[in-house]
Amino acid sequence: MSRGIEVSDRLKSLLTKDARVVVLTGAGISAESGVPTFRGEEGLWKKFRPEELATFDAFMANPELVWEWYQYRRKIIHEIKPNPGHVALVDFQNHFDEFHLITQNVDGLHHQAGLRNVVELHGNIRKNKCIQCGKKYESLEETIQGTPPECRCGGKIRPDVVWFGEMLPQDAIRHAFEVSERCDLFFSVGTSAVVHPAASLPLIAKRSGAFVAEVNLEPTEISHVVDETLLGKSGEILPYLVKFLKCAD
Ligand code: BV8
Ligand code: ZN
Repeated sequence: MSRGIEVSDRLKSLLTKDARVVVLTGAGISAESGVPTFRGEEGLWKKFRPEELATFDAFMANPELVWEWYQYRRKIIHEIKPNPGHVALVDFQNHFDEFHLITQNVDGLHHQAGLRNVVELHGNIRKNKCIQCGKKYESLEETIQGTPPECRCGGKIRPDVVWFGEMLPQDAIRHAFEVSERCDLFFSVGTSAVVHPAASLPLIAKRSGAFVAEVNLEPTEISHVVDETLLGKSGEILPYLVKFLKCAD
């Protein structure tokens, strides 16, 4: 249903094959797959703000609670699949000669939709690591059962995601800054643009002369800066934009 989606002629004219395109996604693109967003009213685990649970201190103070929160989220993610918004971005990737997908999401749905070279700024909730020796665990089979499980070295196992107050993977954030600085067209999709340093990427693109378009259910922290805001569901707007990719060749 594409009733009421207004796309400017300017944006349509930029969707040519030779455009250098960056897409930054947040929790909103996975909402239609059934993944609760962070700051919406149905936000994750109502009692706590993500900033109170997704931190190393919270994990060390209450490892069972934080571990259970991730297990609850993993269960949701295990049962869901990519939605038309994720699939439309595969068409984007196949259309543009240069395309970079940078995500804040940890749900792995872009990869599942078939996107290549996904840059996960905040890690991946399906992966775990030991807080003591850093050993990475793709599955929990080899760990010592518990809540949270333990590593053979005796260290607690934690989700391999970036918590608040933690550094992002240096190669991922450096790559994200580089491509945002030299792109022609930047899409910010399904993010409230409050979490840094990810939220600075659209601002860097704008400052470097790119056309910045936002696809979001509601206005955000960057709506006053971007060139165009397309208000609505990414699962409807992104497939609608695919139609213009074809004829822009
Ligand atoms: C760091 C992994 C430094 C874990 C996450 C004050 C000012 C500026 C910055 C800070 C500050 N105080 C503290 C900071 C730094 C802090 C930060 O930015 N805090 C914020 C809250 C102010 N950042 C950090 O701590 C980062 N690290 O800065 O390190 C440092 C330097 C040196 C040495 C050491 C350290 C680390 C940040 C990473 C945190 N980890 N996730 C986990 O997931 O459990 S962040 C978490 O929030 C998720 O990754 C999520 O993606 C991300 C951002 O949220 P959104 O994706 O935007 O989701 P949200 O719900 O907010 O919005 C969804 C939007 O979608 C809504 O607008 C909604 O309307 C829309 N929507 C809904 N449905 C749809 C839709 N849109 C379209 N279609 C739909 N269907
Ligand atoms: Zn260990």
